[in-house]
Amino acid sequence: MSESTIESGLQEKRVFYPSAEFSSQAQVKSLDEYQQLYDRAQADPQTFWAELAEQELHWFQPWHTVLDWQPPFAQWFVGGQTNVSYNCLDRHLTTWRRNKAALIWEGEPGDSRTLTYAQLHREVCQFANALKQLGVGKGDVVGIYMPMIPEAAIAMLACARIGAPHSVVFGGFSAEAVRDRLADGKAKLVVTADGGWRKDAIVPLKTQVDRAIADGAVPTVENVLVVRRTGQDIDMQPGRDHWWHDLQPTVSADCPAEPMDSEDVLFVLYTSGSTGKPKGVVHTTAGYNLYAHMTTKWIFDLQDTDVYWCTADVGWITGHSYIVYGPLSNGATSVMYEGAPRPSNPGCFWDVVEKYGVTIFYTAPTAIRAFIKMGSDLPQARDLSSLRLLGTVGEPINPEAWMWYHTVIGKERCPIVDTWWQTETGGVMITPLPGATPTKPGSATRPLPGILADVVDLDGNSVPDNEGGYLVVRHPWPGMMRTVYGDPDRFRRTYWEHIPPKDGRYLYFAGDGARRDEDGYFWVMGRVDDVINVAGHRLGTMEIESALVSHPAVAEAAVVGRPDEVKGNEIVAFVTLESDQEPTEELAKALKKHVGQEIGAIARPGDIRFSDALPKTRSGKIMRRLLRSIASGQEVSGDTSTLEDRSVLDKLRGGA
Ligand code: 7RM
Repeated sequence: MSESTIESGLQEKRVFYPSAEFSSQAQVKSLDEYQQLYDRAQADPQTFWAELAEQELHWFQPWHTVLDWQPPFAQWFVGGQTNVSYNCLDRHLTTWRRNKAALIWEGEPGDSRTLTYAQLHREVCQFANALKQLGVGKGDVVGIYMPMIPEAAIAMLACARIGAPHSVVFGGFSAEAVRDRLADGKAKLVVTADGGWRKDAIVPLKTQVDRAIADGAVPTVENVLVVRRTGQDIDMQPGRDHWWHDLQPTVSADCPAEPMDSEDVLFVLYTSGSTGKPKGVVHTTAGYNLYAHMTTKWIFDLQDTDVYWCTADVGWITGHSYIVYGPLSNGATSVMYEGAPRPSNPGCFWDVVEKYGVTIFYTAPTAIRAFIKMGSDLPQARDLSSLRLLGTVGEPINPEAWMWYHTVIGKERCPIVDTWWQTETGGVMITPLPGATPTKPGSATRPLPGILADVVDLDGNSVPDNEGGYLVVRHPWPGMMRTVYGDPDRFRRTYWEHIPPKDGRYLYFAGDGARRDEDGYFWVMGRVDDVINVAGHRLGTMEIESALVSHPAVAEAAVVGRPDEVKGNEIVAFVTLESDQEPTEELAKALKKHVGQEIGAIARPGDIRFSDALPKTRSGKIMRRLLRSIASGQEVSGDTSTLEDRSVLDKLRGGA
């Protein structure tokens, strides 16, 4: 890669070009080629996507309408029938890929397993038959609460095969969070494991499921299918709970993929918003499949010999689209890792790269910043020469972290793709194409072909270059979410009416602030709503506040983010106590623990600040802006005239 400087008037002026060697073999070989694709897609999006759908997916039946757009509700490839599990497995079996590694699994502690496409297909068929035997049919929602083991992907693909929408719940969420999600989705069956490894400890997943569904809390759940992973003793309720290893030998490995309508639900995945409980983001079959497939192919520039590794958990959208569906639909080899960097094994990521000769590596900026802290000798002591392409996702990457990634991991040789997207978008929206797009550290660069991204004001008008605004998308795309599960009104309000529609023109509102520079490059600034991004995980302030208030000692709580060097943001909770309570260290500890139990460890506040009162407007709204300044130790600036009781501010500052 060569480095040069352009005059941009911005702080970040460095530009990095893909090497001629990389570009010459890439899927998209130049900026010109990207621009042609982009222009073609913009001129006629329907023909653009229809051609790709025909070339890249298998169809049981062709569609009659490419896009039916009744804003804000979209239907893609209407009338067509396909199956995501077929596209990810069966169609590779008649090619040389039959015996290619589909999944390479590296487990903790030291276990490993490789499944070829033929082997994965067989297990998915068996799992699908087991689900059927337990009464799961087309349209029944299946909860999946699993560690990072092959059976998590197998369960997802088995659901897709028989048309049962899955609802994966991240294995780090608590029993309470599992209960809410299973209840909202009306899950009929839950797939889980006896336990899972998380940073040297066993997480008792099955026990959490027992707690989540105890006392008829989720009356729709009829059966629990349990995979043995850690081997510890667990309770098995006769009639309800079933071991996968007991069922597997009894079921047939023959299970044809069910032809699914393009718009049948593939999965529901819960994500945090600014208000209320997490929303069930709904993705459907054909559009999602095509979008995950195309974006994986373009962005990761997949070649037959690649060993591709995305370090996310399958409990997040990144795991859905870029560990399971995107890579497998393309017939790639996808690495799945159960572990996580931790003090007892800080070099584990680099060991995995070396062991399997990983060529494409996709991780989060928070991980990169943690590695910087651990020192460069760890990666330098491993052979990372197999790497040819690096990616980041989940949060903005600061230029320093980008440069470290580029030099220490990529040895100044590997392009970096900084991919901006969301649970709602199904796949990546704004990103460099590694063989085509010059990169600038900290910018996700340009939108993919077919994605009409813009930066606008609250009236929906584009703002001038280099001015801040709201990130929006102006045209539907195949991977877009279709609705909020069970709440189409919330879908409309949250994403399409924040910027009021005008003359039938609807804009998708992403909830992020951004700026576009004079080269058309996007710089995503972060959330503009009450969502806090902690270590690449998305958390709603409301959820954490509700968890705090559910503790008997707490009267009121307000939660804000404070910039953190490694995690991007850290949660600071301002808490007022019931009158009979004393603000002590122990209570602060107990409250952090309580949030961990209510939601999961990722939501634990880093800091609890007790206060007699919270700053409120005269209409009773908590002034989070002020709390944010106080939390980060900044001067409180801007207008405080609406503050009801000004002495509250001084007390908060004094007490902090
Ligand atoms: C994939 C994922 C979505 C939110 C999104 C942003 C932030 C994600 C980037 C980013 C800057 C990026 N889904 N975000 N990627 N910000 N640059 N490359 O993370 O639904 O969990 O979160 O994450 O704020 O709105 S998510």
